[in-house]
Amino acid sequence: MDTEKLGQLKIQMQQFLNEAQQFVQTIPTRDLLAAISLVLLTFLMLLVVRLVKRRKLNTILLTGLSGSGKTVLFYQLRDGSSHKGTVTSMEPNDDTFILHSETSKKRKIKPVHIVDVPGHSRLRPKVDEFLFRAAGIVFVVDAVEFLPNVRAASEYLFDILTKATVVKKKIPVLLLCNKVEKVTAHSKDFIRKQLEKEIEKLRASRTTLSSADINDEYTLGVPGEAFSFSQCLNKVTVAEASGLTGDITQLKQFIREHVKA
Ligand SMILES: Nc1nc2c(ncn2[C@@H]2O[C@H](COP(=O)(O)OP(=O)(O)O)[C@@H](O)[C@H]2O)c(=O)[nH]1
Ligand SMILES: [Mg+2]
Repeated sequence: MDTEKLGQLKIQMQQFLNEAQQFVQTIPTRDLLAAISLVLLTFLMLLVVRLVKRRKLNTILLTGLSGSGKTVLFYQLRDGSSHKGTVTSMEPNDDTFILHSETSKKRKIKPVHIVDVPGHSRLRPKVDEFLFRAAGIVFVVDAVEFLPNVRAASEYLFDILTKATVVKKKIPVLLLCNKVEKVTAHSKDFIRKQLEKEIEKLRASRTTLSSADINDEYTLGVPGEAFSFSQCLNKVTVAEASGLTGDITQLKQFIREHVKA
């Protein structure tokens, strides 16, 4: 029975192949070659454009609530000092440079474009302007004054993690617990868990919105499971820093992981 069917299929295939062959033979060889080379060329060009685009992304966004320490981190990365208390940031700090700790290196190093986006909610739409070019997002959290701000921080983070650009382009996010030189700073594991819990609550309340409100947003996590950052399509990692003392090794590692020197 089965062998009979197989035989029939074989005959059909043979017929199809013959017809295809005959059809191809009716096309002049020159045209055929031209068509094939056109397809190959297009494919090659798309590949090159993609590669170049990927490599060109050199923007890292510093985001997070006001007071979390973004501006101090920005100056540490650029100048190797905190410029303590000299600036109140309403405009984004936006500059392209070689990290301060890399300035002594002999070989040529690719500069990083770092944007410190003010955490004030009125200025947050600024984030969108830079998202398209972002190779990575750093979400800075004040590890000392964490609990009073956990709700606000989670809301901001939730907005970032559900942005279509972030999800579709799988932009990696670093949750950077800052000010860890203080003994009263919470641990990064505690901070991660609290943020997950808070986002879980937000997810429950926000999915009740009508889908018409959600035009440019993606949903978070796995339905029916408690939220954890590991469910995000983009990579979300947690690290520690102290902008004030210049302890920013993990931040620099994240930057150089996504903007190759
Ligand atoms: N203890 C401590 N304070 C910090 C640290 N980084 C920033 N700060 C302080 O936190 C406040 C807000 O810092 P800033 O960089 O302006 O935060 P931004 O609003 O996120 O840009 C300033 O008073 C800083 O001196 C840190 O690592 N440790
Ligand atoms: Mg600032």
